[in-house]
Amino acid sequence: MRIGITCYPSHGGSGVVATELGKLLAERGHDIHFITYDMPFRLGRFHQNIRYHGVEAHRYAVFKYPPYDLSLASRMAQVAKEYQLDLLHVHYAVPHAIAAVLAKQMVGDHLKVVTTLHGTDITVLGEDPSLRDVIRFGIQNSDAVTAVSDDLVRQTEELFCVNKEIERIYNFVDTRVYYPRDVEPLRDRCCEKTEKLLLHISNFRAVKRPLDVISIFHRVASEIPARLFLVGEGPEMPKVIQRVQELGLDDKVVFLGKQDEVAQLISLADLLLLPSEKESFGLVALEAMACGVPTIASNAGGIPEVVTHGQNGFLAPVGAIEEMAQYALMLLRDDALHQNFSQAGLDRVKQEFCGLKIADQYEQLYAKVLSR
Ligand code: GMT
Repeated sequence: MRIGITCYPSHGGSGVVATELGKLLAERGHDIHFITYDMPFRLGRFHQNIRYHGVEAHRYAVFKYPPYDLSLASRMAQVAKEYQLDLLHVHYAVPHAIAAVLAKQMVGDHLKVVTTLHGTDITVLGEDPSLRDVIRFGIQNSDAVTAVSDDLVRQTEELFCVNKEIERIYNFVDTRVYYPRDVEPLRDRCCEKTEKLLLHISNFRAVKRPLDVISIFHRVASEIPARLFLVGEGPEMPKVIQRVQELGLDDKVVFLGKQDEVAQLISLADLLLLPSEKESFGLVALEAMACGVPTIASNAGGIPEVVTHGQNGFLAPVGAIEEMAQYALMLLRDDALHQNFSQAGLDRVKQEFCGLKIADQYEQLYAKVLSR
């Protein structure tokens, strides 16, 4: 098949999933065309069967806002015509689904549109009255719509009451990249032998509750020797830095900023913390699981579909800092329990979230849409 993929190319789960899916589909012989404003960061080097088409928004003086959405639709239509694309698979509803529907109108009905909803495009932007109707339009006019968890399917149906089947297709992880690595020598350089290493990776937006991460870590570090690695950047970072200083944790918390390659870093850790307020899936918990690292998370959104409480991680209500800290201590103090959780996570990744299974599901969906 000839498939156009549009996603946010920057760091973020939806772009990661879109790029990794494109790479898997290209390995299977499909022609993949990324149509994005920048090279997706996970694409990197040359890949057979993958091309990249940049999108430029015109910055004419008359425009207060460059009309990126129109430039995107126009570029999608150009690429679809030039390379005879069968379908556009867009990740994240705004503005990608709407731009794809417009491109389809420009090219013809034979060009199909598959939209994958990732989370905040529904749970945050879908609540915004200035966007709600246009998101509904994008969903309604896509030839197929998927969402990354059952919870997101439910929330989309509740919020939009759309007369459209939304298929759940879980995110996946490439186990050739995410696997338990031997990191002993590197770990010795990062922390003391006696210290446990906790990790949080996010875009440091309020919805990720990064201050809870610091509070949980504070409780853990007051009981056992521990260190916290923070990966990512975002608007809550100044508050996080302030809280770390107030609690006197400066020498125990390491700020690593944005990182392109996180598999090695995750493997270094004993635990991942993900106390989010909203999380349609929690890709980082899956990546941690694939590296043999259990997660302590909130039970928000789709997280319970990824992390099974008491088997490969622990879940607690949003904001239950004390409970999460106690779960963290339980796992960090008991090597046998930690090992069981780690193995249970690896098994679950193989059964439920392996790339081959998920790529099959997308291929079947594409075939269904094209046969209509
Ligand atoms: O808000 C974010 O976390 C970024 C966002 C994105 O577009 O990358 O993440 C969403 O999509 C990811 C991939 O499907 C999911 O793993 C995240 O759970 C989801 N984030 C939220 O729902 C908050």
